[in-house]
Amino acid sequence: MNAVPCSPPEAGTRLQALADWVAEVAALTRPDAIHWCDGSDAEYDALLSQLQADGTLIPLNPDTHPGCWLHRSDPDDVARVEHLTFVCTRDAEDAGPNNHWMAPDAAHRKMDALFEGCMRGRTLYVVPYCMGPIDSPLARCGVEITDSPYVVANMRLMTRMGAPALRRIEREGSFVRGLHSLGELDPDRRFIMHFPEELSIQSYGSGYGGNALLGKKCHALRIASWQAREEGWLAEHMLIVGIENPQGETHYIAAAFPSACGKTNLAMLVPPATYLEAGWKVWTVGDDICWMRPGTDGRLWAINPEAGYFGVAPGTSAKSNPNALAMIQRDTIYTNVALTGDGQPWWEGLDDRVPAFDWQGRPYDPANGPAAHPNARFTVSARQCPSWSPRAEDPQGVPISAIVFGGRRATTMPLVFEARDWAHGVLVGATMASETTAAATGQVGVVRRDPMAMKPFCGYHFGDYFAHWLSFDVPGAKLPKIFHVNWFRKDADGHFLWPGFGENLRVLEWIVGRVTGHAAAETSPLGLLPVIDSIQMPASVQLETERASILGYEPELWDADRAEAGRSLATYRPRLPQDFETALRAVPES
Ligand code: GTP
Ligand code: SPV
Ligand code: MN
Repeated sequence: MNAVPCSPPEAGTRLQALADWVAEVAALTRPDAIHWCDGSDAEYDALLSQLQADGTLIPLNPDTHPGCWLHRSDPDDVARVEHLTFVCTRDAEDAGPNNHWMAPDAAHRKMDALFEGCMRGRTLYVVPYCMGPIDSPLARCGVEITDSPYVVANMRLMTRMGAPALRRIEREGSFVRGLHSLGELDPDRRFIMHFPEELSIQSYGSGYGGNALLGKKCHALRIASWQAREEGWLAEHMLIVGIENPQGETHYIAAAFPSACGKTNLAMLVPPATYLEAGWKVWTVGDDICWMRPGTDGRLWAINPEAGYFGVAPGTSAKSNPNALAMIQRDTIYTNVALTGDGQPWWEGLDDRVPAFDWQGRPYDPANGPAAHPNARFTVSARQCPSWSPRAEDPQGVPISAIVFGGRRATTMPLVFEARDWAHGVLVGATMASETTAAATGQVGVVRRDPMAMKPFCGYHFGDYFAHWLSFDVPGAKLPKIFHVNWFRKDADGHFLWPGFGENLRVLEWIVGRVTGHAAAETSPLGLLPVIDSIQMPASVQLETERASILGYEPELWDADRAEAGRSLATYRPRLPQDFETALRAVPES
């Protein structure tokens, strides 16, 4: 039987609605045992032992990586599956053209048939979790039922999971219901369904990250964005970072970049040497999701609903992200990385060692492609991050001074510009685009529109979403300034023009300077551009021509981009806000 003890008889809940739902799911899925997770260390250790015993987790070198594990997922289950992800609203229009839609009845029939008896021979885990500090009025709770102990272990790191969350759920009486089963891991029998009107999620056939850790993208973005619209707040795909200047003032910035476009890296930035010497500090509040709402002072206050990081491994190194590298030396679950001969995790961009085994466990052969899967990830508790902000646990959240949008654009988009006002900033976010990455299955490197980095995650019609963003601009509001950045512009030879990573602080310094009124800008068709010398350039970018190609824009490319952006926005008619219609009329035809 199972190494994880079956729940003691007193386990369960006094919340009838939760007890009934668990019983209903058990009757459908027919597990051999039910385990109510309490979130304790003992429970986590027992889970890890069980996962080691059945081969789901491989222990890594205990001398270099104590408490670290490798998980090799099914090779067909390595990323989010956007084409199999649905928003199931009663009215198809409410899901919008930005989502795949299925009628709730049809979706329930389909999922019930898949879930029927699917947990036979397995344990059903009941995972109560809280998204956000447990005592925060901005936090929200959910319960994930899953038959994957790997998912339970990840939820333990990624959320506030266990007894305190269950107590809050029992007090509040309401929670988001997430049902997940690995099923047969057959890509043809894989669906991620969202029922925002029922506050429920059903996920079948994948054990991977955003498909299976239901607190993350499914709850904290798709369901929460729906709730946020009803309740007057925002649930966004954004990092939250605190920038402390030499005077000791900290400004919090929220930034939305699409998947695998630099949120974790910016959130954990280590300042360049001259900035460190001058006294700049960077504080990590969140690296992926941000919930924010207007406070009584008119500012937007934000929390990170997560308690851990599910970060991209490839590209992480002592040079690019020393904070991340330091935090993943212990008590970390690695998924789909390569292995060195002495059992250490390895990925492209880490260092110049040659791995012994690739992510599928085969002897490493470059002919088989990269050693680590390009979407290989680490899961780790946020507390292990050296730059973890003490304010990250503040129940009231942190006040946001600036919102930054950005994407991966080889051309067209300059290093940074500022929107003229809130409405213009919302338009900038709504028209942003980025080259696709390995975070979702499908083609990589194709430019697609990804409004607010929420294309895969907004649980309702983008037209309504843009209107919701615009609705925050009310008398008395002290809204953040909005910016757009691009770390990924390339030269004719395909090299990045901007060194990125820690050097990005130079851009954040300008952004904070704009907020405090200390940095200069000039108007342009894009918005406000930094005047020359208002950004301290790194040593590697000293030529006047290089500066111009990073900071400037090419009018023909910009006009073509706006025309394409306009066509993309037009797909959200007739729900496009009037402000946007006016802006569209001003776009040159091309
Ligand atoms: P998700 O977790 O998928 O939402 O991704 P993310 O936005 O947190 O992306 P992350 O910070 O993990 O970065 C993804 C990839 O982009 C990594 O390979 C990084 O090394 C690379 N990257 C991040 N920041 C920069 C940068 O400033 N310049 C360049 N050239 N690459 C960067
Ligand atoms: C993303 O794809 O944006 C992620 C990883 O943050 S996942 O949790 O798989 O969605
Ligand atoms: Mn993400």
